[in-house]
Amino acid sequence: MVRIYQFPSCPYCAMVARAVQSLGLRESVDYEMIDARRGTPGREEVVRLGGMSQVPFLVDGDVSMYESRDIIAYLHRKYATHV
Ligand SMILES: N[C@@H](CCC(=O)N[C@@H](CS)C(=O)NCC(=O)O)C(=O)O
Repeated sequence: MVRIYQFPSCPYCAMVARAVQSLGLRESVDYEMIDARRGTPGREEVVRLGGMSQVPFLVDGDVSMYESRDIIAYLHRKYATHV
């Protein structure tokens, strides 16, 4: 399952959330949204796994990445044929 670290008022996170919706991905099946506001365990995990305190941040097995555009492109590559 893809893990997406984000917080609600982040515009870049919102772009990723819209991509997730437009691809028809299912929460708790295809993806999990993790609260990563500053000061949360989610944000600590972002820094531990990726080295930077920035969201959105995606983790999918061995793959991890920052940058909303890269995350959206990755989701399209992975789930383009998803129904
Ligand atoms: N170029 C990045 C920008 C991401 C970005 O600026 N995220 C902000 C939140 S909207 C952030 O992580 N700021 C640092 C912080 O919240 O501590 C992207 O497109 O994902």
